[in-house]
Amino acid sequence: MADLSSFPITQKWPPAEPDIIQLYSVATPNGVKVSIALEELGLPYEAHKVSFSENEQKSPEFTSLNPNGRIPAMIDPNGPDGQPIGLFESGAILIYLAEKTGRLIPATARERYETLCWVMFQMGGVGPMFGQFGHFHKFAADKVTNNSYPVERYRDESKRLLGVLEGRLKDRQYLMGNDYTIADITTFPWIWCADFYYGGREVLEYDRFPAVMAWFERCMAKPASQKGLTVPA
Ligand SMILES: N[C@@H](CCC(=O)N[C@@H](CS)C(=O)NCC(=O)O)C(=O)O
Repeated sequence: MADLSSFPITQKWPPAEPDIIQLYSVATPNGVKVSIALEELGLPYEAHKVSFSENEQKSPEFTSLNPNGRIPAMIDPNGPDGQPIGLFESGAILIYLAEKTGRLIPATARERYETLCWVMFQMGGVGPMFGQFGHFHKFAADKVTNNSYPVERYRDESKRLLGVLEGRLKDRQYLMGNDYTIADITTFPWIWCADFYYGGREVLEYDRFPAVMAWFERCMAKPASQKGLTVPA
């Protein structure tokens, strides 16, 4: 049985099955990327819910694994050298899982790097901009009632990014063509979130991006997506 006792996070969230992947998460767009990928890959894992209302993501046990105090974070008891490895940052976790399994990422170096370009486009663009849009449009709307600039700035930047995705997807099934990859899994939960959590579908004019919407529906329809979106319960 794997010994995860050197990871202080396991004191707060004890593993029931230490031999399988331990995921520390919340069903937010960054969190569900990992559960969707794990479901798609069919890897066994144990999901631990981190309570935002109790600020558990800033607890010493959690920050011992991710010093940045944000979900998702993960321990794989069977790391690259057969020893446990701790990971954080959703993009890094998805790249790790893809490389571990040789799936959800193309086989050729040229296409792998192209996939990583789109993963990074999401990590540095879609995620932060959509997130700030949601903050000002929904969660902090009462703080900007006299100033429309924050909402406009992040709304317009989010729409510009949707336009970039529209260009990429207008003649493709998925971001890398016919194959479903970590580039899709890192990105489509943000389209879901901006609608489902932020109520931004109209403001972001989703109807103006038909290829993005068709791709989004394709990604959402996968059984692994439906399951992963609800983890942890
Ligand atoms: N770049 C990070 C962002 C992680 C992130 O922002 N997570 C949010 C939830 S989607 C979080 O933990 N928020 C709680 C907090 O900021 O305290 C990643 O992709 O993993």
